[in-house]
Amino acid sequence: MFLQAILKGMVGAEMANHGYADKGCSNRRDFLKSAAGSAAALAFWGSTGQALSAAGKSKVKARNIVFVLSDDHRYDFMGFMGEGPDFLETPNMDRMAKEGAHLVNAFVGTSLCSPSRASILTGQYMHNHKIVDNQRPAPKGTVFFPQHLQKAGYETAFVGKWHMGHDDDAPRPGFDHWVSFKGQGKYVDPTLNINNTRQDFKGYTTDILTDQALGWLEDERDADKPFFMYLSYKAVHYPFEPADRYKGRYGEKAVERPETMANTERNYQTQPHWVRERRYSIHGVDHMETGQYDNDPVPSFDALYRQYAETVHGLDENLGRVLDYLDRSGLSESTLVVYMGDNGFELGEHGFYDKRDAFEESIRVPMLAYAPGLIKGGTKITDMVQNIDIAPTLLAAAGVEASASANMDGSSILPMLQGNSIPWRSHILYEYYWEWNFPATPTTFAIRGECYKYIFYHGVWDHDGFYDLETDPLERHNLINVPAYKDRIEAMKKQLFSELKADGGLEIPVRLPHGERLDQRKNRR
Ligand SMILES: [Ca+2]
Repeated sequence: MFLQAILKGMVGAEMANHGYADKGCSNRRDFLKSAAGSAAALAFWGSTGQALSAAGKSKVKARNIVFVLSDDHRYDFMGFMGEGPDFLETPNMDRMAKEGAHLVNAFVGTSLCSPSRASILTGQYMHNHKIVDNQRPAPKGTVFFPQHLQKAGYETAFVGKWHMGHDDDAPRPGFDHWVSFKGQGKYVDPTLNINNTRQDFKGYTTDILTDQALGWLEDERDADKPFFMYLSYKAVHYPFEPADRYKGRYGEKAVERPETMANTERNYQTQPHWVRERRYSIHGVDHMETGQYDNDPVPSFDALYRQYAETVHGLDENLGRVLDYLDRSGLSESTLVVYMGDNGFELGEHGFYDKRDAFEESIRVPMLAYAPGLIKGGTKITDMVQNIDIAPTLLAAAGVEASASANMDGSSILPMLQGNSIPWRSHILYEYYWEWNFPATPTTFAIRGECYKYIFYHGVWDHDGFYDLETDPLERHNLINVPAYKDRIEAMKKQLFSELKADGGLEIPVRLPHGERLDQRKNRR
C-alpha cells in the first residue's frame, strides 16, 4: 500500500527516499525519479480511470482475461531465453514472447506457494494478507480481486491448484465456476471438486485441467458476459512428473550444473553459514527431496533436472492449447492472456534444491502477456514487476475502477504492456518467514534494486547478504563485509526497514505449529 501510494504520488519524495538510490547500472532508474514523477503518476491514474469509465458507458465490450499460473516454474526455463538449458522446448511460451510481451524482470514478494498465490489474488504483500505459510487457509474476509470482476459483470472461473491450506477444496469467493483439489493435488488421476461435487478423473492432471478450462470457455459460460479464467496448474512442482508421452524426452541430454552448486570454499567463503547448512537439508542437493520424500541414496540430480524440463514441456503444450483455442474461436482479439509462475526454483544454485530464500533463482518468475491489438509483438519490459501487480493490472484491463485496488500494494502494469512509459519503482521488497515445517531457511527480508541486493536474516546468528547483481549475477560473492560498500548497505537497510515499518511489515506473526515437520521425516524411517 505504501509503495502504491508513492507511485500514485501521494507520498512525498523525502518520505519515500531515505538516501538509497540504486546507482551504477547502465539502465538504472533511481527511486527519486518515481517519487518526483508524482504529477505524471496522478495524471496517469486519473486519465486511466476516466478512459475506463468512458469505455464502460459507451458499452465497449470489456476485455476477457485468462490468467495462467504454474507452480515452481523458474524464470529461465523458457526456450527463447538464452539462460535455460539448450534442449528445452517451449514453443508456446516462445510464441507469447514473440507475439506479446515478456516481462524480463518479474519477481514474487514471497517465494512460496500459498503466500505468493495470496499475493496474486489480493494484490498485497504477505505481511498484509497474512497467509504466511502453506499450512492454513486464508483468513475469513480476505478479498480476492475476482470478486471485483464479478461486481463489474464478469463471469469468473477458477480451475486448478488453490493451495491455501491442505484440507479444503471447496469453492472460494470470487468465482462463479470452480474446479479444484485439496492442497498440492497430484500429477495423475486427480479427484476434482467441481462446484461442490467431487469427481474422479483418469489421466495427466495438466491435460485434465486444460480440458476443464476449455470446456467451460466453450460450452458453459454465459457468452453475453466478459469472462475471467484463472487456470492454475499443479505442474511443474516437485516431484516433477512429466506426462507419459514426454517421459525420457530429454533422457540423453547433458545437464549443465550451476557454478555455485559445488561444495567448495570458493562458493561458500563469504556466504552466510545457513546457506551451506541448507544443502544438507531436504532443500539442499545433498539430501534433496527424493522419490517418496527423503529416501537415501539421493537420486541423480541430472535425472531430476531433465524431468523438470520434461514437465515444463508438457505444461507449455497445454498453454498452447489455451492460446490455440482463443485464436480458433476468434476470442484472442478481445482477450488478455497472462502467464506466470508462482515462485522460482533453485536447481542446484548455492547447493539448493528449492525456493523460499531471496537469491535470484528463487524470487524471479516467468511472466508473459499476449493480447493481439493491445500488446505489440516482441514487447520487452525490463522494469521490476511483482506478483502484487497482477490484481491491479487485471482489474485495469477489465476497466474496473481504480478504487478497487486502493488497498493493494501493487500497481497496474497495463500501460507498460501497451508500450507506455510510466513512473515505476526502482526496487522491490522481499519477505519470507521461517517455517516450523521447513526450518532450513531463516526469516528473510530483502531489498533488490537494479544493481544491488541487500538481504537481512532475522533470528539467526549469521551475517547478512549484499550482492552486486551486475558484476556477480550468480551471487557468489557476498560483499556484506567489504568496507567500500558500507554506506550503500546502510542506505539499503534503512530503506528496507523504513518501508516495511511504514506498511506494518515488521509484525512477524507466530503461528501454532501445524502439519508435518519435514526435516524429521527422514529420521523416522
Ligand atoms: Ca510454488
